[in-house]
Amino acid sequence: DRVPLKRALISVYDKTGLEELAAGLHAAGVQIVSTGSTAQRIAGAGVPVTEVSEVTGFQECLDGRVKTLHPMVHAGILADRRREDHVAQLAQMDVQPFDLVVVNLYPFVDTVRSGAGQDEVVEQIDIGGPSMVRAAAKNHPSVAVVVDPAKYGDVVSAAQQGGFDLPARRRLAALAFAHTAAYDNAVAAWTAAQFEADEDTAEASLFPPYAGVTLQRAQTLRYGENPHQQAALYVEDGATPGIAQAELLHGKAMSYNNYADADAALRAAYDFNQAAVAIVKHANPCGVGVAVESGDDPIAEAHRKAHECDPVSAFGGVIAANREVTAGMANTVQGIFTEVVIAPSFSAEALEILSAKKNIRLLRLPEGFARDSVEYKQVSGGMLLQARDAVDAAGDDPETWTLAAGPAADPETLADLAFAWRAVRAPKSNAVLLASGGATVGIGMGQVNRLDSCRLAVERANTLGAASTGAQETATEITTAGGAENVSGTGAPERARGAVAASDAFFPFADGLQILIDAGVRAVVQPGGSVRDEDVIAAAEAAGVTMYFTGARHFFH
Ligand code: 93A
Repeated sequence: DRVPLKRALISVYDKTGLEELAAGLHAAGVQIVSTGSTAQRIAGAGVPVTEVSEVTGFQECLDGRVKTLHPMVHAGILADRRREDHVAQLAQMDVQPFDLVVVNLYPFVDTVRSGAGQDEVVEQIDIGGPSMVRAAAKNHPSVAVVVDPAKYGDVVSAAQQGGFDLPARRRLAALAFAHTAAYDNAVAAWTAAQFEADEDTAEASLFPPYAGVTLQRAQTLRYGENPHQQAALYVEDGATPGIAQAELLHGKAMSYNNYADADAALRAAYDFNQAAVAIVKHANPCGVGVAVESGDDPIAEAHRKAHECDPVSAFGGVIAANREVTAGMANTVQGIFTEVVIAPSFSAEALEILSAKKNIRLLRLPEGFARDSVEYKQVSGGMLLQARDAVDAAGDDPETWTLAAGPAADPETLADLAFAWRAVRAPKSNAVLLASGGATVGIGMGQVNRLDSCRLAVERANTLGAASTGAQETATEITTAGGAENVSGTGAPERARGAVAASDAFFPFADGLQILIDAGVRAVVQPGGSVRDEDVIAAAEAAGVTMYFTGARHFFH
């Protein structure tokens, strides 16, 4: 069922791999017909090529809008070679059939993303290309169609081996239809957003690239959140490079949960401008630290602080760093059971130290890594889109805060409050976070009321610290490095006392704040804006606790 490749039609915007393809096909005895600049490039590589205008007897016209839209081309693609009447008609019209069509389309989505004006975008709506691709895909019993330069190697091999077999042509046809469908979907979404003024499409125009987003399967994952769930990683065409494009430098393939946790860790670490590390378990940070000392290894300092927050939970954690991983940080991490470390880079020494561990995965962020500007979330029957929470959001600068209660904070306290206020947006809501010295010391997250988040934050601060006698040996190792003050009779540090607190949204009642006050928290930052702010302020005043209002909140569900 192979169809030998005797005559090929090549018309590509993206010229990647074109010369090698043409040379390979020619060497295998394939005659090549091609359009304008594609033909020029092939001829330039010294490969014989027939201009499509020679085949049609028409010059390309209207600035290239009409190049291949002609029966001499389309009858050659669409004739079903199994049908005698089709073959006879071709002979009658003196049309020669094509066995192979290689096309890639005008860069419509890239042009939209570049911010080009309407006329320029419209000009990039490819008409002739999709027509050829769809025609060839329809006629897969007779024709092979290729839309992806990554497949050119297979094409040359097929040409040498008597053509593609039917199953291969069917697979190529499916890919081709998916390609033109995604392309037209993008065109349709953009057109709707541009030209229809009703409310729905006005919202779509907020996110033009997402309205027509196309996804490609990048990797089949062993399983999903649980072993009985199938899973895969898809990447978004033209997306800002992120975790999906990260390079695995060492270790086993990333799992579904690894990807989700690594992304959550990145979200936390990249909320800071200074060197920062976040350790995540089950999508929530169990420690966030930044460098505040003027030492010579800031990322190692940030990691030590993040780890000391909750060494028990950090066991089996996913670590993200927003700076190169140094040997100093690697030396500590190698003593702690860790699933994944993700960072913009690893020093050669750090890579060597960590690679000695078989079960750790080391990931390097892609060049140009940035957090997506739009976030989306699946809901049944559709998805929700939103602009992402900003790194330097309104309310982040302590200068813009209002002092709602207690004495104004000294610079060191203010720095801790600013840290806590940034860190509190990484844990899932309701989030209340205690911090001290550029490190989280107790995180209460994911609770259905703020009171419980306060209780959890305090309890964790006072039971899970560096001096905890927790199950992991690593916890004790770290203790010797970090040291801990305020150790209570139980051997655990009372780290809530003297810490500062941040709440991701306002306190609806004074009760949550009172728990923090009773635990010895000395300063609090929160959005403010509750109808009971008066009660909350009164509780802080009565205790002499400093409280700032930011006027902004940071829910993260
Ligand atoms: O302007 S078109 O819609 N009209 C056509 O007849 C046509 N034929 C091929 N675009 C057309 N193409 C596209 O031109 C192909 O899809 C390909 O992307 C591009 C290749 O043109 P050139 O060989 O001149 O670079």
